[in-house]
Amino acid sequence: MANRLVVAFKHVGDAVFVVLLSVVLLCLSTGCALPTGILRSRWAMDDPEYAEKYAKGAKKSDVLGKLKQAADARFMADASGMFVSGGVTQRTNNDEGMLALDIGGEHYLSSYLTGRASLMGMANSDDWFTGVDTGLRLQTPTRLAPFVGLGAYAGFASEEVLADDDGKDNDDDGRIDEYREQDEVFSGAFAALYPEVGTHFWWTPGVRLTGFGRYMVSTEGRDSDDWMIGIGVAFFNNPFTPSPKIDTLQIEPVEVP
Ligand SMILES: [Ca+2]
Ligand SMILES: [Ca+2]
Repeated sequence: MANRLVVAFKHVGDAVFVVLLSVVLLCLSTGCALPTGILRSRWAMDDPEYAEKYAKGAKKSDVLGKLKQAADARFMADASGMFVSGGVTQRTNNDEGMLALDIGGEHYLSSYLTGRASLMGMANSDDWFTGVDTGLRLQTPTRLAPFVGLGAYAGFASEEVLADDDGKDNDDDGRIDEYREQDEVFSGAFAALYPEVGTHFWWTPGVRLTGFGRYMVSTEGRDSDDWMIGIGVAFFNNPFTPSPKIDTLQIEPVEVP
């Protein structure tokens, strides 16, 4: 019982750590400002593409029009960005979860589909895995955007072992088999495929917050499958090409003789 409480407190501690980390990141990235245009329905006028589209906003009486411009995030199609995210896993067969941290890039293939790839580290007090993570997410093209996704993670771990009797200078310090010489060796791999659900929220037209849950189906067997709950912040750059203005057709007056 007491042991379970300790474990529970540890997980709460992990979650608090991740939340605090994201608050700090958010503050650094947005100057601790409130979400852009949260009191206006044309929320993304800082973005040239959105501003062009909604230059003429919906009339006061046009409630649907107001809702549409408050939700619209279709202008993100073809935007690219960088993200940082962190998460915790809860293993069912193991009291100790893992902390994960990843940094990567994401691209809007269309307004409702993104692809991403990142470098990701996963660690607890026993293991440290360094790996790559990649995935696709299908989402609504809106400011608050629920999504479903599929992803894959592949990582490997290494450990230090005693190497003072193999005739090699394993640590490149110029001495062979010196007292307590160590070597770093491959100690294991970990890979997982996962379905995920989550939601994005555009804090500004360039800063996006994300919360997600993944069910990690691992190569270590069904006993090692676990949920990863995480959050992230991403910074996007949205290229803009002004749409060509169509000149009004000029009709030359024809003189009637
Ligand atoms: Ca040496
Ligand atoms: Ca050696």
